[in-house]
Amino acid sequence: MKLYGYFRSSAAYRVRIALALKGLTFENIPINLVPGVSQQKSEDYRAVNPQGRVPFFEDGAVAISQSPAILEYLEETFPEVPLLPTGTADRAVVRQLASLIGCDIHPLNNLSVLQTLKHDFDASQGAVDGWYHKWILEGFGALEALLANTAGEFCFGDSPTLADIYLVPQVWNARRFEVPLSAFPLIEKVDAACNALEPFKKAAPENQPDAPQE
Ligand SMILES: N[C@@H](CCC(=O)N[C@@H](CS)C(=O)NCC(=O)O)C(=O)O
Repeated sequence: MKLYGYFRSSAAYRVRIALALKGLTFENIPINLVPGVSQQKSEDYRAVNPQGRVPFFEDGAVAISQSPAILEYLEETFPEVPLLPTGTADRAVVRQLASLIGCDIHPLNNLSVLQTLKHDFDASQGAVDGWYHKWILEGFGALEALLANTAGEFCFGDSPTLADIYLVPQVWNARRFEVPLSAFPLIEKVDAACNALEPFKKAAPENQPDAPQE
């Protein structure tokens, strides 16, 4: 298996967590997203993924982008360590939590959106930061209310699910942009519980080969 990613990419981080939780090994192929380097836009990488984004995942004949599709592929192909609960209603609840982050927070705050605000709409760095904070605070406010009904040690009950796989990278990213998280005690508690586990540590941005070395 091969994963084209970037240490700081939330969407690639999700896939790394799932692979680690399932105990799967893979070849990590870093694609440098730093503005100005922008390897994701190169002809070579677009030949792999025409969308010019990470993650991109290969497993033999399977070659796909989009973290939700990759995560579902992993779940269906390697079900031994499940990322979803067993009941249909419970699975829907977990997918709801994951989608709140994956569909309603992350796309608004992703690199190309922030760069477009800055360069095409003349937004100052302060305005861009305000935009980023707004969507995190709004989304995490709703998520915190939902977690009050679903969380145990993790987002849903007492074992990690797809919801935690979406949550941890988004929290990591929010901290990077200095969003205050004290209003979200459940989110912080679940994030801490996840990060105490070896697979989450292994998948963390600072532990990737393309992360700057201290
Ligand atoms: N919906 C996609 C989002 C992928 C995405 O936007 N990835 C970001 C990094 S987190 C990216 O490659 N950005 C590069 C760019 O915007 O130019 C997924 O979940 O895989």
